[in-house]
Amino acid sequence: MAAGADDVSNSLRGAGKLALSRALSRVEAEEGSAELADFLDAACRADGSHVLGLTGPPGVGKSTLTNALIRAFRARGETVGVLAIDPSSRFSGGALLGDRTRLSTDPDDQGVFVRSMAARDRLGGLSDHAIAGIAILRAAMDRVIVESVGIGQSEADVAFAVDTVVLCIQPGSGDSLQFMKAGVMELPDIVAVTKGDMGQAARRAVSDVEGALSLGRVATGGWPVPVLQLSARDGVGIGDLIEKVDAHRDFLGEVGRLARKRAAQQAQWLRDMVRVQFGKAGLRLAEEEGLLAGGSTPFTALRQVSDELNRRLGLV
Ligand SMILES: Nc1nc2c(ncn2[C@@H]2O[C@H](COP(=O)(O)OP(=O)(O)OP(=O)(O)O)[C@@H](O)[C@H]2O)c(=O)[nH]1
Ligand SMILES: [Mg+2]
Repeated sequence: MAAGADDVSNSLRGAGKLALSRALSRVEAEEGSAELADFLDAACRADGSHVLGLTGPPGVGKSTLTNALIRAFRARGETVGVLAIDPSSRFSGGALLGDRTRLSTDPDDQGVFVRSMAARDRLGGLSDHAIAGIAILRAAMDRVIVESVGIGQSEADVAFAVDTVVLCIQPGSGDSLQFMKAGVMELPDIVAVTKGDMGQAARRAVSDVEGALSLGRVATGGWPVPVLQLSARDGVGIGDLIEKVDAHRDFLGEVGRLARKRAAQQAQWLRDMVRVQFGKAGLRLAEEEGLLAGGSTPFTALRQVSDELNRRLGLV
């Protein structure tokens, strides 16, 4: 029998960090099993939690901001799960070694759980394990934060796995201009200019981004993208950011937007995984044969599509 979303959520919520850690370990240990797929699909259906994606260039201040958000959410009594996605190879380094902020949390606090994951499979993108990790954390915690470097580099990146995308921009970096050229400005729901304590440069970055947003043809479906100046170091503007994040969560909650968004993300993920595993020809075959319909239970659907394609292509 299929696992119920409520059962999975109840078994994870309040079960403590060890239980959560075990659930995440299953993703690797039981890869490919029907039970695991069933468990993950049920986790995907559990709702009530919100997933925030923090993205932006290396060293922009994502981890420092994540730390500040964790503290703010915990102060309100909300539980927080964090997934830090590490690109498997960092050619240009992130923030300079030693300059990188570690996510520091109280080990005795059962209400916060942090896990790093390599972005396997696809450079700079999210691995299938990360998608499973997000589903599990979402079922277990009130808030989920996903920290990842880069945005818009691959269709598998964080924008396609979270509810609300916060793009972090560094003052004085010229990033906003580059992002606009690359079409990245269409992805964020909120833009945060970090290191707002840098004064004039930060204010200029805010107006640059606002200019870029008004110039670009930004498809936001009625959501005006706010641009915030904050300093995670000084704890300035964190409350404003949370206010905007919650406003976006409420916006998604109206007229079924969130359900549609998550369904579209799951369908896209399924196609993506099939293409990664079986190439374009495999994806075309799966489409022609109508094998991609089971989008509401994506992990089970992926198992079934993989089995079927392996059989048809004579790979097993
Ligand atoms: N002045 C100032 N510096 C900051 C602020 N936030 C972060 N920094 C500094 O910027 C550097 C990088 O910060 P991180 O939080 O590690 O940045 P990151 O985006 O997580 O970096 P990667 O994970 O390596 O991509 C550190 O030296 C931080 O102390 C801020 O609000 N003001
Ligand atoms: Mg970081």
